[in-house]
Amino acid sequence: MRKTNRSVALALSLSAGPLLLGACNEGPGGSGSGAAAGSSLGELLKARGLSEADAVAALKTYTPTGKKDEYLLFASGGHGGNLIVIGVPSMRILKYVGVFTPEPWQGYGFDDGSKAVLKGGQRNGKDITWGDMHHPALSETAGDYDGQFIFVNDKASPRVAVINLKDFTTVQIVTSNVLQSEHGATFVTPNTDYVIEGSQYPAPLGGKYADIDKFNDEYRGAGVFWKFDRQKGRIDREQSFAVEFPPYMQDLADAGKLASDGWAFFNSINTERATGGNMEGKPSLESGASQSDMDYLHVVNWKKAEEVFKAGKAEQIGDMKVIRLQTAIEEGILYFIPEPKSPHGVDVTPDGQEIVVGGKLDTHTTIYSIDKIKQLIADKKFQGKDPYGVPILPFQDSIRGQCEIGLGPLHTQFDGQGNAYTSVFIESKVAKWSLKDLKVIEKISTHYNIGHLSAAEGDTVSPDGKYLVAMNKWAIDRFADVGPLLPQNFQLIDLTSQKLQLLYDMPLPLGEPHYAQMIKADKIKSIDVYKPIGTDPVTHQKDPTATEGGKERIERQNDGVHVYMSAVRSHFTPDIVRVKEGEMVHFHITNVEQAKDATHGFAIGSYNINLSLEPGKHANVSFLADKPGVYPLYCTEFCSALHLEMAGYFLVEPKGEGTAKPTAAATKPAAAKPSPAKTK
Ligand code: RUQ
Ligand code: CUA
Repeated sequence: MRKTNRSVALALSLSAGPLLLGACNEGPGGSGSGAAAGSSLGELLKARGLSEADAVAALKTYTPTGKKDEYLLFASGGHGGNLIVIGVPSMRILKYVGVFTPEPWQGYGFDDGSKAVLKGGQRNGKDITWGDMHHPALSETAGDYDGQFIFVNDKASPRVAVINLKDFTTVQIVTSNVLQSEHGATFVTPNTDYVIEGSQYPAPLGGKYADIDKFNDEYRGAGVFWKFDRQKGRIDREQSFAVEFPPYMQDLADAGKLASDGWAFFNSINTERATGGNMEGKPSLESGASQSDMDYLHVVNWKKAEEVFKAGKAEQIGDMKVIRLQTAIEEGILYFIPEPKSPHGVDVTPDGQEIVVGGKLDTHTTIYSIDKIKQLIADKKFQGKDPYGVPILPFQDSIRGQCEIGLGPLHTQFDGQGNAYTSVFIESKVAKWSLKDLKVIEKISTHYNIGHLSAAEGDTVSPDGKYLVAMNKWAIDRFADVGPLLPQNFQLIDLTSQKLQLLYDMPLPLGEPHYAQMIKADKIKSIDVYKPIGTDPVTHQKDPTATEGGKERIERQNDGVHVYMSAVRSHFTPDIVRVKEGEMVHFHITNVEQAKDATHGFAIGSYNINLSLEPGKHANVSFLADKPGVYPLYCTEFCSALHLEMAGYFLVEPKGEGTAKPTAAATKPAAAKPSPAKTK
């Protein structure tokens, strides 16, 4: 990077001369924007009011046409319930993946397959049409991202989703009524054996009712360990279990790795067990929950828990097998260690030796040592028990030390060179500190109130350093005014420059992203087109109703009208579909193309039908033709010069008006021929 700095300096020093930037050398009659005022670097800097540092930042992030990003940032989409994929360092958005919320462009939540995936996320039989996504977790092999899957959570309606990175498609959503909210999710064990989901706000397990007066006795937290079957690419409910926790508010979690493999860590707040009730003569939750100096880091031996579960010692509560608190204590599964005031982030160091906890109301990060923890457990050296009988390890004997960070340390990432980076919420800064001597090296301002931060592969066994993205909660004055609801602000920071350098501000206007993970782009091996033609993206198998070119047909069966349709530039076959009012209609549409990016859409307005048909993809959609009328159907992707002609009619004949044709007999379509090349 020094080299880059030097070359920029060189370029800048040359800028008095006629150094031209690109081919766009506009004369004085140009557009009037700053960029048109001159074409030497020096003139441009002056005209746009930029500093040399700005130019350096621009050169470090600018990604000319055709060049690709080195990293991909998978960011939670917060309230949007979707996952956002962003290129780094350009900070260009590359994709939204619909997860908990329908995503029209992908047709997610519109075809039968993705509707069924979304349905997996129903709670108590209710459709949930948003999600509060917080923490994406890429699948790992030996503690390193392997680029195969990503998991995300929904804090509001406790759910976990599985996204297949072969085609960036959500294939499963699971939920359990053991929890009523969660936060410490999703975090994966080093080989993705389990996806961890920790509760947040305690409630009776299994969705039962108990008045809040019974908080201490009937309300509980839990850590759910969802078993992931990599072969099937699905969470296996039957092999999943939960560990019951006392009714503290568990917060973030992390899985141990290497030295701490087999262990999981959950923070907690409100060990005071305040319940709120500020109109019932009690303090509001926030003050009730901030009385004690210490809360409890939950240390869970999940390997042990797995054994206990497999030995049949878990109890069925609601829809999940739960290792009861008493069992967890007796079997040596659950331990507590005091942690300073209302902690938030818990992050395991790359070597797995240490666990870094950030305390929101403390100025330190606390560095716990897994060796010390294991030794204390082996020696049964406890300082006491919590009210539920969970053994508490002595704080001072469990830690290596603390690092004085500043006001409001939250989350920590690593660069693989012995440094840690902690977000400092109240100060609006990132603190870089040394893991060796626990001293702050440098701080950089963010704008404003940073929550999470994400460094390149910064939570794996081998972080890359290089880039860090600060995920800021407030934007205030960073962008043009767009009304009172402002975007979030992602700020890209260079970790390789001599001093930390802020490179880029990226507004994110779809929800509050919490965490993100940054993976080397070349680890993602996604497909170009679906093979074989007619593939269902959820199963990655050829759909049994896939339509082959030349075999398009309309059939009347017991359950309604089946339309076996193909899409190819630039027509649907068949392009006229006649049904009768009150008939069930089943479209089975295959995009029979195999050219990269040759995507067609399929829309029937007024019936809320909207499909995305990527090359080779097959989609089904079933609906009741309950409103007679004439409905144009058309392709919603500008796929070719004759895209506008890629259209047809869906005719719903009113009841009692003759016979809709064709009837049972299939109609033979004309052979499908591709039309002129796409012009998109
Ligand atoms: S949160 S700003 Cu991860 Cu949900 Cu910390
Ligand atoms: Cu296919 Cu437009």
